[in-house]
Amino acid sequence: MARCCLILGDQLSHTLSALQTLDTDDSVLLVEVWSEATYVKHHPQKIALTFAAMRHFADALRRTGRSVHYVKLTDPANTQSIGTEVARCQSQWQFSGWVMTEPGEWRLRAEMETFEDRLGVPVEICEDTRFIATHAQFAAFLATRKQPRMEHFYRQMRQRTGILMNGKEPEGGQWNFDHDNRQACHLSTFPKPPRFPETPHLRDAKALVTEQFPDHFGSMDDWLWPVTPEQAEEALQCFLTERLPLFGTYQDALVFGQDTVFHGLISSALHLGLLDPLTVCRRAEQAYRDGLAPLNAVEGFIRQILGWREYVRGLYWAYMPEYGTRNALDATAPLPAFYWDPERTRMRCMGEAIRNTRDHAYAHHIQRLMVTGNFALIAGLSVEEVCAWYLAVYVDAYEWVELPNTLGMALFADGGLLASKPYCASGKYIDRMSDYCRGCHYDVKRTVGTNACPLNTLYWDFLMRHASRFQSNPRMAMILKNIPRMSADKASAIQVDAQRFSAHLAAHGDDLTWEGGSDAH
Ligand code: FAD
Ligand code: DLZ
Ligand code: SF4
Repeated sequence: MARCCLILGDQLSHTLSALQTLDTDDSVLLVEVWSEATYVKHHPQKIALTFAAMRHFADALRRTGRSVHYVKLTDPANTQSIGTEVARCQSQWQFSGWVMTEPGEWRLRAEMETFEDRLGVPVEICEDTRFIATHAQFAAFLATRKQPRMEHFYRQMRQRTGILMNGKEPEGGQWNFDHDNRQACHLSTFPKPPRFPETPHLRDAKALVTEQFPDHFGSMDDWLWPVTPEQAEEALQCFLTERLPLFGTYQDALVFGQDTVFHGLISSALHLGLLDPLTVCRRAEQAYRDGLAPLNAVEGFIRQILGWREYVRGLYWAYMPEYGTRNALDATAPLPAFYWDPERTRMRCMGEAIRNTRDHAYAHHIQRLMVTGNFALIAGLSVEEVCAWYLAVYVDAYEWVELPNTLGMALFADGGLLASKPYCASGKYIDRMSDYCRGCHYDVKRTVGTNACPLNTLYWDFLMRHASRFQSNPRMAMILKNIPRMSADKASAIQVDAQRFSAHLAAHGDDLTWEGGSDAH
């Protein structure tokens, strides 16, 4: 009797563990469903990318002779959720059992565990082997660490894989070259991100999504994302030759009008299964060994994938579902409407990051962390609303990677499990790392009063609000020493302006009519 294998929209790898268990007569099911596209209102580019990549994958499986059941979104019989579509397929074909690879999100894993009861036939759930570390390896790491920091995990991963190792020593004598990687960027020309010919599947998926999800935030006009393994390979190759050499040096740089700088643009391809993470790391290492890219760039890039990507996934599965409820700093202010409309803020840094998000379903890491994330942190925006926003707006947003980055890294809402200190910054940081402030409505040199940069006001207010909590953190001690050095008048002016600004945002959703703090302070 034949079995069926459910393949989710981000499991598009021929090496997928569930696929490996199939006999020749077994079938595969892929379903396009409304519930996955709308459990948060995903950016139209994410939905179109997923559907187009699923359709290409189904074609590729059929070419190998596999029997594929593919349910399109507009199929009149479609019941529009994964669980009900599996049940419908089972009642139609009476398979002897099902096999599937564990999903990337906890909510779906919980549902998958009910399938066996619902279907009345055996359901095998395989581990997702497309990651470099297994759940057991991450659990072993956690067991040895009181504070499970990424850096320690990353070193283990380097040793385990042998990537950038020189025998037992790290290549170049150091594990981490970040001190070479924090430069602002004053270049006048930048490499262009790769573009791919639009496939018929992508054209159809874009039209479908535009028609079906007209109220989702985001534009479909400019497309950067590979939809097949071949396009993903082209994207990787283009990155390795054109952007990797300067990736490290300008990894933290923010440049007005430059939406991708020297970043890889490969996260969606990795998560969908169009690229294999270990292969990507080895290809970057090879570029270094061939003398095509320097060590600071290659180590920095590999650390993002071998370190951060694996680490956040490990934390997610180890601490969910409780992790998703954390709110260590009691942040509850409503998300301002300008997060959904870059025209509704006069903060140039925020407008740029949100515009990039709207136009590409993308913002690079420093825009996510130090612009929109930092603002959310220091303004005390609701953790739940901010996490939902990040999950909705990015092409690469899956909860296993989005949640630890947003709740843990950007918002410090996990109380310091992921980050040893909050990534809070004033306008001074943005001014050092970008050219945003020069053309901004606000004055980055001012902390209170008319036209004061809101990030300055909110930053100092944030530190004052949480001073007692952070007092015992050695990494925060230096910065906190500035608070008692401030005059009482200045400290109180900051608090008054911060409260008025936050109240204005809560009332209006934007800062377009914010007249600034009082110069009378
Ligand atoms: P590059 O800068 O070129 O990095 C190369 C690769 O390393 C990425 O493709 C990605 O796979 C991996 N990587 C880099 N940083 C991280 C990280 N912190 N965690 C995990 N993997 C990393 N990444 C997502 O993939 N999905 C998300 O939903 C997501 N949400 C984020 C939310 C916030 C608040 C922050 C601060 C970061 C978030 N990140 C997320 C991490 C990071 O910003 C993106 O992975 C990166 O911007 C993707 O673009 P890229 O491929 O050009 O990355
Ligand atoms: C992201 C996404 C979207 C938009 N649509 C579908 C879909 O219609 N069918 C499907 O199987 N998967 C889809 N996905 C990917 C899932 O949301 C993803 O598998 C889970 O979030 C687990 O990572
Ligand atoms: Fe952002 Fe402040 Fe600079 Fe304006 S002045 S771009 S608000 S940091």
